[in-house]
Amino acid sequence: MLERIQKENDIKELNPEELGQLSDEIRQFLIEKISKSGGHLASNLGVVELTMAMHLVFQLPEDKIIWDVGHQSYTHKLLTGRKDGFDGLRKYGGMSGFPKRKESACDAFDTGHSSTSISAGLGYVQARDLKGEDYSVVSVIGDGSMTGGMAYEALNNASALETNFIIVLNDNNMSISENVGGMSKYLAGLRTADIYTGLKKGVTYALHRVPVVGDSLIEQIRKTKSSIKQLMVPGMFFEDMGITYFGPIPGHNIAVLCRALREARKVEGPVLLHVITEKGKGYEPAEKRPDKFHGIGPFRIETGEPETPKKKDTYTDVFGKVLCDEAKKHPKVVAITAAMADGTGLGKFRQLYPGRFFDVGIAEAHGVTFAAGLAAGGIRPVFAVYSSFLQRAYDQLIHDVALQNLPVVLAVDRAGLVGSDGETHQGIFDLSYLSSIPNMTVMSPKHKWELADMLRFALECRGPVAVRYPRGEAFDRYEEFRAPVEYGKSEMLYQESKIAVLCVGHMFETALEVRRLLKEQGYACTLVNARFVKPIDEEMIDGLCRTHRLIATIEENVQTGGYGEHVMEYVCKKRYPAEVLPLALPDDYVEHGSILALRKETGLDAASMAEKIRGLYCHIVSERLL
Ligand SMILES: Cc1ncc(C[n+]2csc(CCOP(=O)(O)OP(=O)(O)O)c2C)c(N)n1
Repeated sequence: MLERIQKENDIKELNPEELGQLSDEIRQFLIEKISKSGGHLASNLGVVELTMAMHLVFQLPEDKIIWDVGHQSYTHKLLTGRKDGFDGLRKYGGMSGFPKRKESACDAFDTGHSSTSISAGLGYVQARDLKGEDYSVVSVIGDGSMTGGMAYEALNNASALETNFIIVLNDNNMSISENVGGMSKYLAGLRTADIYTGLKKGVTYALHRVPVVGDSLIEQIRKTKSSIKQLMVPGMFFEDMGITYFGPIPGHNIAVLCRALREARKVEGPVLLHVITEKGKGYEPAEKRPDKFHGIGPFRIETGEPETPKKKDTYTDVFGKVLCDEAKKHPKVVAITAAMADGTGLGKFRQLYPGRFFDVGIAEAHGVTFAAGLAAGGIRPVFAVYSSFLQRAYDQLIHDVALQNLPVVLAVDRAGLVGSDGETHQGIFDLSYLSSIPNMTVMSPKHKWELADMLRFALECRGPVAVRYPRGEAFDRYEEFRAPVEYGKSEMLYQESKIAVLCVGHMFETALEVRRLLKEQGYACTLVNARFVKPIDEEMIDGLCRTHRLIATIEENVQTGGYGEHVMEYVCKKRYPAEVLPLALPDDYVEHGSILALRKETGLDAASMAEKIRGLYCHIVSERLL
């Protein structure tokens, strides 16, 4: 069946009886491919029928489907002629794991971060209406993504709309882990069997804005709506906001889904379809542990176990362990996550200190201000958050935390290149956006022991501190380099002359290699671990500028506003004759691929950097000889 789907809308050529086989084939295909490439399995298995139904009802690319987060768009990619792309899924130069407008005309909007789809959809709707065009806009948002504030801002804004806008709420009762909060409880209430079976027969949907109504029961509800609706009609939260609610709708029944979507298309105004799906459906290990199969590396299909079991601790593991130790000693230490408890290494903390653990939902902005409130109230909050998601909370960092100099610790995970998730997830801006905030201290550890030392140090600080560390295995060599952490001080590792390399955090490993290559070619090379990106160690730079002609900085962050530029500015301000060579990422977005491939592409691999340093140094020396 899958072979018959060569491009968008081909699915419409299949008979209704063939659709069941197609959904089976799609699931089989996804399990096989993702078991090899890794990717987002459970979320994709959950939306196979929903995606098929949307492709049966709507005409692509004219109609617009906007996937929230976009991690669940694999079936959509399959149904729009991208089957072969799965061989290169998330690989360098291959197909993205998220919707990309440049990849297909059927991808209406690029996503990766959560809770944006209703805003983007509403924008499309207004654009359509302004231009007098006629197409459908469907935003598909998960119940986890409905914990993000932007979704409510958009619903609030959409409520006055008088033209059609379809929001599909894909409710699988899960975020990455179990979903949290009041909306989650509310949706759980709507899912209850009573409402479901009782209303499915007669009033399957609340149809008060559907123009053609033939059912007398619906008519009656319409007439006496205000008095009985609270009892009878589910979805009143949405209805009261002016958004027509249809549901709950069984999300694995293609015929029912198609009918609901067709009805929704008739509504003149915003309409929300509450679709109930099962995360991981059709693959037992993923049904049992949807959290584990949310995003997964290559695994064995028979067992669901990873192809290459993890051998070493990651930075995330180290962070989680040290925080538990510190929490034991300091009862005021609490941990906050924005729906990423396991991803940020807080699983154990949650178990040991449930009363001091806060999952705020996918709500980074709220998480930061919540931390500020905790800190103002005398608690020591640690917000563990991925670098790219913390971008969400920029004003909160300034307005609520730093302006009041509140002691909030930001454990900034997945900093630097993250690899296969691509440009929406690369943590390559945090050094710039954090170090430009007054009162903020920004640190980065070179190995696992330093992460532990920095975290302890951060918990003693009186203002906001960010400790940024990358995804993946923690570097566990060179334990001998473990001078005590001192505020604003960098660490001299190898002191020589002429060329100095200053590295930030995990780039230490690469910097060692850069130095080795330079020395192999006969160049003396000092190596310094920056430790602090804000404040920079001016005293160290003063000293280096006396004995070195070239200072190269290495960081896995964009150059603009990063460590290298801070060093360069200082050297310039002091009018030192030394040259500064900032080695960092370009002013650009970095696509998906292995970290090694991406470093090579961006010139942050050891060989390219050593060559650049050598070239510039030779140039400086020859100029001076002239
Ligand atoms: C701003 C932001 N924070 C965190 C994430 C990480 N994340 C990706 S998917 C996801 C859970 C989404 O849950 P839901 O919307 O219910 O989709 P499901 O995977 O259950 O289908 C999270 C927290 C993100 N993509 N964006």
